[in-house]
Amino acid sequence: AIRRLHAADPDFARHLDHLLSWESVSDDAVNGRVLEIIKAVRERGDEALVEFTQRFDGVQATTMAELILPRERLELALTRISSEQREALEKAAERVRIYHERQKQDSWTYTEADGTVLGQQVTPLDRAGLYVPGGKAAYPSSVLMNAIPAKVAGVPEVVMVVPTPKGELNELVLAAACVAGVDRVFTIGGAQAVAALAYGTESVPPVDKIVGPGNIYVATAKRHVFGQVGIDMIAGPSEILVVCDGGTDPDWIAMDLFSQAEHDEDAQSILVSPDAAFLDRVAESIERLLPTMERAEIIRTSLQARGALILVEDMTQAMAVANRIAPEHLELSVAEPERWLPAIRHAGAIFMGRYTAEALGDYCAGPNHVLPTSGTARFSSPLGVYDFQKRSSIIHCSAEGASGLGKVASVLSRGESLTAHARSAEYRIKA
Ligand code: HSO
Ligand code: ZN
Repeated sequence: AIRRLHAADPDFARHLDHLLSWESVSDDAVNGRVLEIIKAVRERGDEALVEFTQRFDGVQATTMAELILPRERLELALTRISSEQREALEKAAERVRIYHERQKQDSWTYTEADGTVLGQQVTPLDRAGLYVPGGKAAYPSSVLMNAIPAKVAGVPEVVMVVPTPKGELNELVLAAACVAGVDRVFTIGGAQAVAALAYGTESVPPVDKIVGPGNIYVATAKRHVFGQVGIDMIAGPSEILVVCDGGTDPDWIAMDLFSQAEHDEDAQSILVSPDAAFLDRVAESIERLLPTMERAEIIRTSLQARGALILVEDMTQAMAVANRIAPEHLELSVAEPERWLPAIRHAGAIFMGRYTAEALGDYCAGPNHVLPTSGTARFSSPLGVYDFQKRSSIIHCSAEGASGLGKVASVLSRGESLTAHARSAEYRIKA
C-alpha cells in the first residue's frame, strides 16, 4: 500500500525529507567508460563512432554514411504512421509552437541624453543537438518539446541523434522529428553520440548546445562535455504533486498519480489533501485501478518506494508542503485554483483546476514538458526558447558620452593600477 503521512506528526519534516531524498547515481565505473569513449571519438572520429555503434547497439553498419538519415527519410516516416497519429502530432506541434512563440526575447536599446546608446542584441545558437533515447523511453512528444523551442528561437540547424538498438527505427520518433523541423538525424546514441555532437567528427557537425534526456552514460557524457558546449539540465525521475481539496473524482486523482508513476520505478507521485476521508477514497481507487494497468508493476514499485498520501491541516499548509517539495508538476485540483496560485513559489508547471490532467501538458497543451525535477524548480525553469537564445551587450558611446564615462573609468582603473585602461579612457575625454 502507498504510505500515509500526517503533517501534524512531529516527525513530519524528517519523513518528508526522507521521501524526497534522491541520489542521482554517479558511478565511477560508468565515469571511466564514458571518458574512454569521449577520448576515442575525439581521436578517431567516425571510425570510433561506427565501432561503438556496432558494439553497443548491435547495428551492422560499417560506415557513418549508413548511420545518417536525410530529411526525406523523416518525410517517409510521416507517411508510415496512421493519419490519426499524424494529425495528433501536427496538432500538438502547432500548439507547442504557438505557446513558445510568446517566449521569444527581443533585442532592445535605449538612448541616454548625451546620445549614448545601450542595449542587448538577442541571437539564436548556430546549431543545437537533440539527444533522443532509443529504448523504452523513446518519446516522440519529447522530440517535439526539445526541437520546437530551438526552431522558434531561430536555430538554423537542429541535429538529432537517436540510437537504433538492433537497427530498428522508431517511425513515430522520426515522424515527430519531421513535424518539429529537425534538419538532420544520425542513428547513433550513448556517450559516443554526445561526444560526436560536442566535438564533431568527419560526418557529425559539432553543435553549440546538447539537449534531451538519456541514460546514465548519456547524462555522464553531457556533464563531461559541458563547457565545450552548453547542455540543458540533467533530468531526474519524473514527479507529480497533486493538491486536492477533496472535491475531485478520486479515480481521476489516482490515475493522475499513476500517470507519472508509470514512467519508471523511481518516479514520484504524491497527493496532499486536508480531507482525510478523501485520502481514504483515493487509496481505495488506487487498489482497485492498479491491477487494470498495463504497467502495474512499475506503478506499484514507484508508489511503494516513493509515493505518499499526505494529510494536512488546511490549504495553507498544503501550499507550504508544495513549496517544500518544489515539484516538477503540480496539480491544483481545487475549486478556486487562482486563489492559491500566488502562494506557489516553486514548481516546474502548475496544472490548474479539476480538468487539467498533467497528461495534457505532457503532450499537447502547449507549454514544455521538459521541466526542473528533484526540487530544482527552486532555481530553474522549463525548457524554453530562451535556452536556445543568447544575448550580446551593445554599447555605443557618443563623443560626449565617452568624455563623461572616461572620467569615471579613469578614476576606477587607476584604483586598480591598470594604467592602459585609464589612458585608453582618458584619450577620449574632451579637453
Ligand atoms: N511527464 C514526462 C514527459 C512525458 N510524458 C513524455 C509522457 N511522455 C516529463 O516529466
Ligand atoms: Zn509523463
